Amino acid sequence: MPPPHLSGISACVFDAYGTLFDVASAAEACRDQLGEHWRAVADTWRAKQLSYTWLRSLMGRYVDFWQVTGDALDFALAARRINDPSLRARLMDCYLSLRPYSEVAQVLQRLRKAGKRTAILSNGSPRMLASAVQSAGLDDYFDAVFSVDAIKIYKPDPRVYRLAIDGLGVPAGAISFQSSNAWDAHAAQACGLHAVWCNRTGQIPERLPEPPEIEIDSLTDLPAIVGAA
Ligand code: LAC
Repeated sequence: MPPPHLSGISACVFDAYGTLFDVASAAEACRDQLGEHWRAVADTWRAKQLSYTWLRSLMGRYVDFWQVTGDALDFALAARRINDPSLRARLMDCYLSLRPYSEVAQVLQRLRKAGKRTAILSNGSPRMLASAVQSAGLDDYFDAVFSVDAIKIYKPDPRVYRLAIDGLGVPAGAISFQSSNAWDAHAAQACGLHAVWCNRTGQIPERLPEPPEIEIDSLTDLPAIVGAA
């Protein structure tokens, strides 16, 4: 089978957490204190963080992603019977400097060299995103960073994906949107973007409308897919 290809792509837009940055790396960095619990804390932290974004959006009770992330961490620590304010502060601090996946910088470089525009579209607050990008050394690799904080509603509300379309000023059909969160890719595709599901962990497909056009297991193949190889 020939490798998948998307034609007419002028901009590549990326989800941040789980796609560019490894969200488990915060708990991993505190392994010395969390011990064998680090993975369970990381998994519960992430699952609760996402579910709180969905629940708060449905409730009409937006708070920014920093607060949601802190609330989710409080739940995850309580679930393991951990009550340690300084460890909590350390984990939150680590969330500001998550480890980027190893291929990210090179992929962004290639896309930009080929004249593609690049952007982030994320639930993250502007401060969190600026910090993650800077600590990963990726400052020079994005034309724009779009945060849902501008409209105070979380993914997968369709208005979120419009932020990238309107902000970049290109048609939805000229954008490829990469996310490791399958539901995020489905939602982007439903808004007319080309969705690339970066299925890093071998997840089974979601049973949701608008399956992503392309599935890859890391971002390495993206330049070839969008004609930037
Ligand atoms: C984000 C979450 C969904 O970055 O990973 O928007």
